[in-house]
Amino acid sequence: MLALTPEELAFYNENGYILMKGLINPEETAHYRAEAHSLIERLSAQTNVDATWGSARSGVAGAENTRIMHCHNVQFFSACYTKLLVNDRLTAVASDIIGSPNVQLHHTKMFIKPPEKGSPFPMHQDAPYFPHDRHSMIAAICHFDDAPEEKGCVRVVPGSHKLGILEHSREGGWHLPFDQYPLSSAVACEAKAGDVLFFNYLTIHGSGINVSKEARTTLLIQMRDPEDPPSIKTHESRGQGMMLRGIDPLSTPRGVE
Ligand SMILES: O=C(O)CCC(=O)C(=O)O
Repeated sequence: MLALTPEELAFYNENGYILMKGLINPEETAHYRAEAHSLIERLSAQTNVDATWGSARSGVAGAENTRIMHCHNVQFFSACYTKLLVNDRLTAVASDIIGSPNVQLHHTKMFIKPPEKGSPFPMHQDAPYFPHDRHSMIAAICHFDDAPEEKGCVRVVPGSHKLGILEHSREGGWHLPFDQYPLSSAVACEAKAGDVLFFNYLTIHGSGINVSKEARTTLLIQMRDPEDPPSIKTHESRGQGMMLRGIDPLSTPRGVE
């Protein structure tokens, strides 16, 4: 049974992204937000959690002194995110757009864009970071706060998932040329808390500076068809390979004993 209507699936296939409204209920969303902020507070006391790209600082006007707090693979820090990873509504949509009953985790990353100075992301594809043979990889950005344009919501270039892997500059985080792909030219995907934005790893995307008075809190979950092998051995991380829905048809007895 499909989680998406035929029209929604056709929109995704044409544009390479879809914003699913209210996929996570308000109580869960509030809990995930609170956990995210307390986790970042804990981590900040121990280490520098700023993940601002060097290219954002040098290439995006106004980003010289911005910050973005992050934590990769959050499910190893708080059990509530393990529950979110296997949320049936979320993985049902992922399954529809990947085109497989089986959905496998690649990695997760939480971001908090702080008020007034939350760092932007220059336009890029995720594919160059971890290319896969069949390009089944998708991101699902779960919003735990409202994300209007002034909070630096995610922006996408519709249809860009059909372009294949583009040449990126590797300096300060892989990104596309600023003059060819200005943030302002992309479609702003304004979201409400509880909405989830899905897009293919070939879809060109980025996001602006949070200039609002409130934080923008998100969790990005990167997922793939387990039968789509990585083209190169790279970006391996804790938790990679965990099944979120269905089975791994390629699994072997390794580690069973
Ligand atoms: O959360 C955002 O604003 C975008 C994140 C992003 O593009 C990335 O992590 O690749």
